[in-house]
Amino acid sequence: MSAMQSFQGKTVTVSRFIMEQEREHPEATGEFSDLLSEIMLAAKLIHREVSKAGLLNVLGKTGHTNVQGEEVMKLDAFANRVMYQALDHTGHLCAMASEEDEDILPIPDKYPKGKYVLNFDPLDGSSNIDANVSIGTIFSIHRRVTPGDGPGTEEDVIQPGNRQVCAGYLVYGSSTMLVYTTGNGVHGFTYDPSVGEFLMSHELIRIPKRGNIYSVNEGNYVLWDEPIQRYISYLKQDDGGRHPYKSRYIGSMVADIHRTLLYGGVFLYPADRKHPNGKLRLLYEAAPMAFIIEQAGGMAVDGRKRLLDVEPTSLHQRTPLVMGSEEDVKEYLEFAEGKR
Ligand code: P6P
Repeated sequence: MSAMQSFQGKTVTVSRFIMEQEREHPEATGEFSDLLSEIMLAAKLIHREVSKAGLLNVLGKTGHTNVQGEEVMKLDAFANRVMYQALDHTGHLCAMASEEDEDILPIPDKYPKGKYVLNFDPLDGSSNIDANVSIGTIFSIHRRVTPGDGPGTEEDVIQPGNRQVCAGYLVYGSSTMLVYTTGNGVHGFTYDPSVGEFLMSHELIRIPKRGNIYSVNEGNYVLWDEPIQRYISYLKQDDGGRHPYKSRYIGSMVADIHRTLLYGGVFLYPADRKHPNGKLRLLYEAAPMAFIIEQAGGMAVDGRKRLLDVEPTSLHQRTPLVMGSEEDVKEYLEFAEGKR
C-alpha cells in the first residue's frame, strides 16, 4: 500500500497511531509518542541533508563550506548532533549512547532527566553515502535500571536486548521510512515531504516464515568457520526447488534488514578470522534489529543463541548475527550445531 493511500480509509500519522495503540495497550505511555516525535523530527532533518548530499558537496567531506557558507561536517557527525539535540531536552531520557561517541552522552544539567535511555547509530552505512546507497538511523530504548531521577549511568545504557521497550530504524532510500516496534508488532510509516509527516504505509509487518534470499558479504567466505561455509554453499546448490537462493547484499545494514523484513530470507554477519566477535555492534545495531525481526515473527541469533538474551559487557561491543525468516534461521542453526 503506498504512503499516499490512507490506511482503512484514513490517513494515519505516527502520533495518531500511537494514540490508538495507547487505548489498546494501557501500559504504553505518551512518552513513546513524545520520543518518537522527536526522533522523527531528527529524521526529517537528516533526510533533508542526505537527500541533497550529492548537490551541496556534503558528501563525506569536512572542512568544506556549503552554499550557505556554513561549516559542513560529515553527514554522520551531523546526524549524530541532530539526534542528540532533538532528544536531550525531552525530559524522558536520563542518558544516551551513540555509535559516534566513545562514552555515554549525559543529559545537560539544565534539562530534567527521565526514566528511559536511548542508544542509537545516527547514520549506519555512512561509508556508502558517496555512492548514493540507502543508509539509515537505528535506535533502541530501555527503561533506566538505576534508582532515582538523576543522570543515567553506563548500567542504564548497557542492557540486554530482551529489556528493550522500543526499537526502530529510519531507512533513507527511494523514500524515507520509519519502522518501529514497542513490543506490539512492527509498523512502517513512509515520509511524505509534501505534508512533512510520516504516514502509515505498512501496518503490522510480518516477515515470511521462509524466504529465498540470503544476504552476506561473501568476500569473507575464506575467513568463515566451516559450518557457515557449508550453510552458504547449501543455499547455493540447485535442488530444482527453492534452491539456489538469490544473493542480495547492499552492505548497508538498515537496507539489507529492511529488505529481509519485507521479503524474507536471512541476513548474516558471522564471526570470522578478521572479526572474531563479528563486525556489527550489539547495543545499537544488532539488538534493535533483533527486537524488530522477532516482533515481525522472525528469529535472530548471535550465531548460536537468541541475540536478545546476550548480556552486553561494554558499550561498543560487537556481535556475530544471523537474523531473518524463522525457518531459514532454524535451518542455519542445524549447520551451526553440526546436525547437517
Ligand atoms: P562489510 C556499514 O559500514 C556497516 O556498518 C553495516 O551497515 C553493514 O551491514 C556492514 O557494515 C557492511 O560491512 O564488511 O560487508 O562492508
